[in-house]
Amino acid sequence: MDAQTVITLIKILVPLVLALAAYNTYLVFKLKDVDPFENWDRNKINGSLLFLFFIAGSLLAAWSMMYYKDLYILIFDPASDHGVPIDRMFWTTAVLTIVAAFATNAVLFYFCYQYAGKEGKKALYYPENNKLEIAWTVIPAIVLTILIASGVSTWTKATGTAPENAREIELTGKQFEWMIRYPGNDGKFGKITWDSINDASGNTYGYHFSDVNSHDDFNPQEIHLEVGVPVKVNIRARDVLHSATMPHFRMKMDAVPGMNTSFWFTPIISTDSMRLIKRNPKFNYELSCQEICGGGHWNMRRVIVVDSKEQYNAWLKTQKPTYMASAEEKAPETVPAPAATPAVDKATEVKPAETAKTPAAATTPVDGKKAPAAAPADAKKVAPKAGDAKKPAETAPAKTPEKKTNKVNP
Ligand SMILES: [Cu+2]
Repeated sequence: MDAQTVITLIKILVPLVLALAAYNTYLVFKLKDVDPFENWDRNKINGSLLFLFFIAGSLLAAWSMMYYKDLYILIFDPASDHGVPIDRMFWTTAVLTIVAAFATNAVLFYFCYQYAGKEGKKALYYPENNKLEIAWTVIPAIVLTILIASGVSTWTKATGTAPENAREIELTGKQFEWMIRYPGNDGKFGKITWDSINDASGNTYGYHFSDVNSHDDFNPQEIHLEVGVPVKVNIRARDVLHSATMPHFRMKMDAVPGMNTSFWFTPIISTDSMRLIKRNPKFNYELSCQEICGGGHWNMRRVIVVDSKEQYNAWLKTQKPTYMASAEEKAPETVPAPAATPAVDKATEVKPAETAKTPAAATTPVDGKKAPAAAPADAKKVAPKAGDAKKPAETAPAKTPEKKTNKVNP
């Protein structure tokens, strides 16, 4: 059923329901002049219609569940370790509630039909039944306790301490994009504070480049994870409430300004494998925002790629630390070294001239090994960003790129 059909149906149904409501209101006001038991046949018709409504409604519900099953990304193929118990809980809850709702409604509608009022028929007076009361209080209480206990244990695990081998990434919600940060080769995030944020100068992340730990931090446009390796996701917000949501991994956490939140999980299905499972070569995992955070809320999407070990390492090598990029952006094309120096604290071990002067720094791989010989050409492929065109890396290739090593990451 397409959207247009639904709208047409609504246009027909709404006036119908309103007309029925008006007619019923009229009947209520007229009641004083009417004997409701004057025509017993009406009860029989209403009872039959109600039962029919239940059967038709159930069939329609079942049909729509099957028809739209491809849209239920939250039901099939959990792509993380926590997703497995979360889906199991979902299915248990769904089956229990669907069975209970179906059974009670079936009885309700069937009774309307079977026990419709008849002339001379008297209702049974049945004020209480203690055994029944106990049964329908205790059974749901036990079932709910089991469901909630298993939910709490999964939640505590997913939001608790990450395994020791977990990698860390950081997501910062901002109107209207998710900013992604990796700690680089040292595994440590550099210092950032809100008062260092300067969108005009390009420091959208609030880096303190005086902190040497920040020198290999990088801010990619996509999240890359390695299959089978746990990842801890640190979540922050730069302005208003956002909510970091990775539906395929069944993970979700609010991003709250002034407060750090986190969760961890292990991706268990790579993007390539999921494309085969979904039979969709264009499938991508994604990060979205599930807090209505303003007019551009819809735009807060990032692709998550779950790589094999080799793919992940290859991707890592293409990532350029933000510190390097910022040094380049500040470097005027004609003036070399000193003028291009980023604001670096003298206390750090980094000599500004080494990092800012040479365009070759742009191609320094994060693992600190030798830069590839084809460095200047490669630089164009790396982390495309607004303003790239003016970078010295592309306009003035380094004379000896192959000899440069990563000085900022000893
Ligand atoms: Cu948002």
